[in-house]
Amino acid sequence: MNEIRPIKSECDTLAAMTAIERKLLWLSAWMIHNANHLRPNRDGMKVGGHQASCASVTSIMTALYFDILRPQDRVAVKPHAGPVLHAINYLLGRQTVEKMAGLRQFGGAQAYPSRAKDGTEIDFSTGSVGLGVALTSFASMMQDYVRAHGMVDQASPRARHIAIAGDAELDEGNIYEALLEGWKHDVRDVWWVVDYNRQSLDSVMPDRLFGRFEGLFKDMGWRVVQLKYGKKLEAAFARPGGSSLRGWIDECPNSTYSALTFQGGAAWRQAILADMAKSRGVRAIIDPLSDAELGSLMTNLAGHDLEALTEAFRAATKSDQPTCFLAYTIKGMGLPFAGHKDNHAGMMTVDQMSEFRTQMNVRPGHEWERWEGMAQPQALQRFVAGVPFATPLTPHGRRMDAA
Ligand SMILES: Cc1ncc(C[n+]2csc(CCOP(=O)(O)OP(=O)(O)O)c2C)c(N)n1
Ligand SMILES: [Mg+2]
Repeated sequence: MNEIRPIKSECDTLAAMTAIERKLLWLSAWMIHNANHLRPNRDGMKVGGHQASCASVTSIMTALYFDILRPQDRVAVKPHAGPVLHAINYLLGRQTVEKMAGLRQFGGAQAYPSRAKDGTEIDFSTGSVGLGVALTSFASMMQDYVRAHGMVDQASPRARHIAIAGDAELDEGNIYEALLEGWKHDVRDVWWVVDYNRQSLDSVMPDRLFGRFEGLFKDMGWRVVQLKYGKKLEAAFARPGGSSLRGWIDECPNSTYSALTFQGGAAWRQAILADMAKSRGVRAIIDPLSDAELGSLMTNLAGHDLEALTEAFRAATKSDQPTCFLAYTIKGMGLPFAGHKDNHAGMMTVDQMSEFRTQMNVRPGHEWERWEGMAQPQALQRFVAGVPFATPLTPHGRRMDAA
């Protein structure tokens, strides 16, 4: 996770986003915890929810919603990140505590974002993996159609259609149909941001597969932006011996990377030294670091690095070419089961949650409060009110009625 530091000025976007990222991680985990462990459960039915899937994509969603998105943009959020989206809408004043406390309950916030049930603040319903992703491409083609046929006010701004996708969504066939169809119609202004945690529902994704995606997208006229390493790792790679460290991580199989992430700094050190104990450059990089610092360095992937993410997204706004971002992430980042192979439906225990609450500076009984535990609540409120996406799309919110 990004390190919290004071917000020094109104323009200190990164510091504000870092605080928001933590709040979203907290609220999404709490929403699921509340539904499973605290709320009365009369029929004993399993409630569920996916804390690890939420944690995986929190930084990406922070960067998009609090820096990049404009009111007219339309977003399909991967199904299991529903709680993060509810928490974002809550910070924007578009979601209530009652609904979030009723997650997965009749009348409560939906587990998977649902335009029919959650309301029109949700742009696309996404329960079936792959569908929301493909929809963004078709929606963009539809935008071209209605503009070409004079069916909308030409002065209204064009929307960008963005899918925040789980990597296993790329297993779905309709994605490829959408790619072909988009190519036929020269689709523009679509982004697919893949939360590339290399973990699916019940497995670590094979390394071989992802090499294929870049070529596939490029053949269909897309740009592919690899967001692999964060700023701290890039700085380490630039030092003497850094290229060996980069080569080592590049070669590290997905399953080993995930397992070491779960085991933490001491395991990372042991694994690196087993291969590179004689490299003076590598030793100079890792020896001065504590286990915690080493763990944090080795997990500094670009998909969790707000600076790397915002830089790449801002650069991409300069073109309308469809773009796929492969953002390397860790499933469960910032939570005790980060990287664990069985973490998909894993949930923090009551004790782990209590420790997490202390870390987040949240007082018992104040868990739902928007700015609880934040060092500079007023600066944050001003920041959130001022982000472009906070402006309602229409006087009715994000609902768009036919004229
Ligand atoms: C069409 C369809 N098939 C299967 C599922 C069951 N399912 C739920 S999540 C998931 C995969 C999740 O992996 P990923 O997309 O990588 O998301 P992550 O949780 O890792 O972020 C699957 C197959 C589904 N929701 N929809
Ligand atoms: Mg995944």
